Amino acid sequence: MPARFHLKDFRLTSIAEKILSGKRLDRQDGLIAAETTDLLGLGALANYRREQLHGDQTFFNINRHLNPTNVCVASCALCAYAVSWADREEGWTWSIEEAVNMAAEDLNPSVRELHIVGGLHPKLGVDYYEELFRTLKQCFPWIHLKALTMVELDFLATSSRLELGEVIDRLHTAGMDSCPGGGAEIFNPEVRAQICDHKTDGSRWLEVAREVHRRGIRSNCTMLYGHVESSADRVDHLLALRELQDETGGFQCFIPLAFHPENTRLSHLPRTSGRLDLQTIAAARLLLDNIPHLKAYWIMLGEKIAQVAQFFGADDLDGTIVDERITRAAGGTAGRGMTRARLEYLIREAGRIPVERDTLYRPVGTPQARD
Ligand code: V47
Repeated sequence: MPARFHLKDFRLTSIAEKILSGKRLDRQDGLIAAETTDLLGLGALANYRREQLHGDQTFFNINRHLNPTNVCVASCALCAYAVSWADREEGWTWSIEEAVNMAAEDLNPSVRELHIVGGLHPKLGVDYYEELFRTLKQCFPWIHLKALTMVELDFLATSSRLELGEVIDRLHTAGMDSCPGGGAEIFNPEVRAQICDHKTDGSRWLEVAREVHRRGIRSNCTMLYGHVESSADRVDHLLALRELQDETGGFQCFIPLAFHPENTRLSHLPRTSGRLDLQTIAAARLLLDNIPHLKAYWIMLGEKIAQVAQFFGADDLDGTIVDERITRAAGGTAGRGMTRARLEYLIREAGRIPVERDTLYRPVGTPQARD
């Protein structure tokens, strides 16, 4: 047994040997990682890998979320954010001017990224997003637009009756700099049928990501866990992401998303436990040997787990966010946004070094005064 790790589960020994010798983990290793009760042993292995990649640095960014609409033709059981087309009066759909005014609130040159996602609105076509991105770039020329998930891109192509490649090219030209990782959920079709039926399926999600990466556009990837999926579903999801990354190299960051059940059709399910949160992060860090960053999304994990996660494989806490709506609609209590000072404090207090990054993970400036 590698002496440097204190492993209670002997099955982690062969994983430790692979990690120390730089060998790739296989599906069986993934299942062990997802199911072991030796959380601290697993965490130590993931932390070893995390420190190999990033040392003591933890990244954060100064960003703002912007959700132009919550009207959505998909009616996913997992979602508390969307309103249906029939109930659209109860939701919101912003004109270009309204969206730009919303973006302008709390936006100054230290905000480097707008994270733009919304519902699948049948009347907002490619033209709307082209105009939105162009106008945002005119008003805030320094800003990076991380916009539209693979599901939204797929929907825009279908609803506008255009080739996917043309949609991506037009939006890229209009200002879409990279894409967020949402909508991946769990790729297993049987699970998808229960949590997000009638939405872009797993293989199409991967196909759209391939098309995005083929154009040199970077994206993130996610996995929604803690609902009806099994540990094997989680492992297979991660392996599918790893396989595509081998091919394209286009994913910058993986974000595990903790399911929030309140106000969804799955509200009978409990919230994720701290054990599942940390184990999912650690298993992902070990399996995804080709994706450089792993985000502990504090909005979904809460501040406390996000702090500990920095010792279970995570190297990024994401951002200031300002106006988060998707998790809050589903009972999220971590907050809508956070100050730079608080983010730096949470990282430093946990024992890591805060590094402000841009969307492409290039370090910017130096950490500022803490509260
Ligand atoms: O696409 C929806 C998920 C995603 C719920 O790429 C839910 O940098 C939990 O993708 N409980 C949006 N999750 C969040 C997201 C994201 C966040 C931060 C950074 C990045 C990035 C991406 O949240 C959705 C969906 O997969 N979601 N409803 C829910 N009830």
